Amino acid sequence: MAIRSILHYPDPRLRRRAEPVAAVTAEVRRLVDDMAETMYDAPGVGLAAIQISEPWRVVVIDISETRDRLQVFINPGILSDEGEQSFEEGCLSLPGIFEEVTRAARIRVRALDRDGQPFETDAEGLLATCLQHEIDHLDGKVFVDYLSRLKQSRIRKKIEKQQRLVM
Ligand code: GNR
Ligand code: NI
Repeated sequence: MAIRSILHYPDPRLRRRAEPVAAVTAEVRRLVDDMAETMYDAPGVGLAAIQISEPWRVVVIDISETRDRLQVFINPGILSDEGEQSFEEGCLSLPGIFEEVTRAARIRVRALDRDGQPFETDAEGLLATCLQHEIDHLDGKVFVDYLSRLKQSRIRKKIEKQQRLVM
């Protein structure tokens, strides 16, 4: 297992559309394990493979307080959604940026697990928001895309300023 480096917005590699995994091989399981280690180290509640420069449709999530309930979603798809909820979101690819985003309150998701077995699950609350946030990453989307253009330009300026400080 290895901790991998996380791409930062506005890296154009975060805009790629990730490819479906054809078969859950040992290589895919190794990617899942690296993603889990990277997410726990960050720390974050979720991570999409594209954030570590691997353009495959693979997501890991752990919303537990105890950080011992890893959930793996390979080729996830939303079957249905219901209602609306707002959460203050953050993203490991946009450190220090937190903004309210409105998404579906309840979703039904289909995916493959770490063993390649298909499963379906209902998600609500933080898990529902987090899954939608991660599935967006797989389609090259980040949460700031939902904000006004004014807010987006303020965020870009803040990030440029942070980057000048670390250079
Ligand atoms: O760690 C994360 N926290 C978070 C909080 C609210 C809504 C979504 C998230 S996901 C984020 C980790 C991340 O960037 N995943 O892509
Ligand atoms: Ni994110």
